[in-house]
Amino acid sequence: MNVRTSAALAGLACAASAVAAAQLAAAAVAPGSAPIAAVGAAVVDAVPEPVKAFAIRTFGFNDKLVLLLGIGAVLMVAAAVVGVLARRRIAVGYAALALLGTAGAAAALTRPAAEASWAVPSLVGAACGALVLRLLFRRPAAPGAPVPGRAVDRRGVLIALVGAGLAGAAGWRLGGTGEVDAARDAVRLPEPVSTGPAGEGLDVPGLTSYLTPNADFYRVDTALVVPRVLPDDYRLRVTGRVDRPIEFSYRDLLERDLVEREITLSCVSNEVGGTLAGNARWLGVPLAEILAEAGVRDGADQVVGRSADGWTAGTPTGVCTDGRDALLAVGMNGEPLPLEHGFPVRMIVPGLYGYVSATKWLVEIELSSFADFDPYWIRRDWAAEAPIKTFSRIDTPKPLKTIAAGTTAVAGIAWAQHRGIDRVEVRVDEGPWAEAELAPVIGPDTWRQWRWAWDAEPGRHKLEVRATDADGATQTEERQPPFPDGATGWHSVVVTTQ
Ligand SMILES: Nc1nc2c(c(=O)[nH]1)N[C@H]1C(S)=C(S)[C@@H](COP(=O)(O)O)O[C@H]1N2
Ligand SMILES: [Mo]
Repeated sequence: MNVRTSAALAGLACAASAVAAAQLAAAAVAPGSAPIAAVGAAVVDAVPEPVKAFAIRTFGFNDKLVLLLGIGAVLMVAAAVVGVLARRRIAVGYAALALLGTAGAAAALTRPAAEASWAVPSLVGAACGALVLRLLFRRPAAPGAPVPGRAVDRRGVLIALVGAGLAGAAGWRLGGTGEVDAARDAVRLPEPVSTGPAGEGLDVPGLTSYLTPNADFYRVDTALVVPRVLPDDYRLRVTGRVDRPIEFSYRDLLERDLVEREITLSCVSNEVGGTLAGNARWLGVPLAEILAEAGVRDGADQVVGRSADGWTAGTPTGVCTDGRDALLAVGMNGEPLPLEHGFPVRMIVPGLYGYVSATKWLVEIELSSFADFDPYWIRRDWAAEAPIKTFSRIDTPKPLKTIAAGTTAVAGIAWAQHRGIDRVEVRVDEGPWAEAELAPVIGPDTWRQWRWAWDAEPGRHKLEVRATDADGATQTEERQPPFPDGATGWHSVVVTTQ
């Protein structure tokens, strides 16, 4: 191995030691305070919307993993280069570690949920990295060595890499979700005092199921590490413009009269034909009751939900109290909320996109006004009020499929939460619209499956779908991207029949 390669490896060993020590320290402070998580979260907050949309489109559910791997790769390349330079001038190494520590600490401190202690893991990491640097580049090169500079302690590099691997793995595990998972497993949800009607699904191969199993439910949030909220420590505070601020424990919420309702949740980032929506049975406390107990003051036209990690969403107060099933949900499809979907408590408001209603890991409900407070996505120029736009999608046949000519089932779903879906129509090759059969409806808050029997002639065909909501408004053909208040346009698929 030549001197440069071993110097580069020594640089990697220093960076790995720094990251691993920081990870271990973060397990004691808070998982979000680890420098890679903190820098990643700062990147998530800072990147402009089009980049975020690109990441979600390209990497889907792996967008967060891709970001963390990207940060790791940048760090590794930088560490190798710094290692080579540090062999000649050790100060370069110390400067790089100081920069890493400062950047990590700064990123951690600017997280909304941060406390002063969140700086500690990055600083511990930098100190540990500096110590390893000193040990690995201790000796000057032998007199007469072909390349001047310091000698690298190769055995030390190996020991440092192995040590960093073990410490990092331990930190990752200790800071993991084990404790919260166990607490969630121990939760026994009470029976609801009121159960809403249960929808019935159509059975067509390839059609999205009426209820979405928790494991298949889409996930969208800004959280790089899932916030860990233990039910025993949980407090929900109702604050702001109220007559009586109130606080609830998790047990307080479970002891109330809970209701269970089927509600479809969808994301404003969903594209035409997209899959960022799911339909679940939510168990929870009616939000209107909580607001009535707190006493909403005049002018408090915005209900701000705040998450354990500081994320916020704002919902019109009128929407939370107009009789619809706005819930503080504790259960999803018969289980406590999964960690990724907001355990222990989240908000669900039928009819609004998630970013203006569905705060996960909910710890505070602040009565505010639209004039006084801009929540997370509103600060990034998304619309402050965003009722769900009518949507319809063809699930089967799949785009660009070759299928047998003859009678073919065309099927999909349509939604227009809190207005309801009245009609779905399909057309072939821009011919006349044909009305599809709809699954039985239970109310305006869930999606409806539809199917249509197509007598397909051989050839290449374009299928299009459009839905009409219960107010009589038909989806517009005009294509609009999701920004700033939801996509519009008809979904179409092209198939070949033979
Ligand atoms: N704390 C928190 N809650 C959040 C978000 C978030 O980033 N952080 N994203 C919202 C968005 S944009 C959507 S669409 C829904 C998605 O909920 P799900 O991940 O359970 O499907 O959660 C909402 N609640
Ligand atoms: Mo969303």
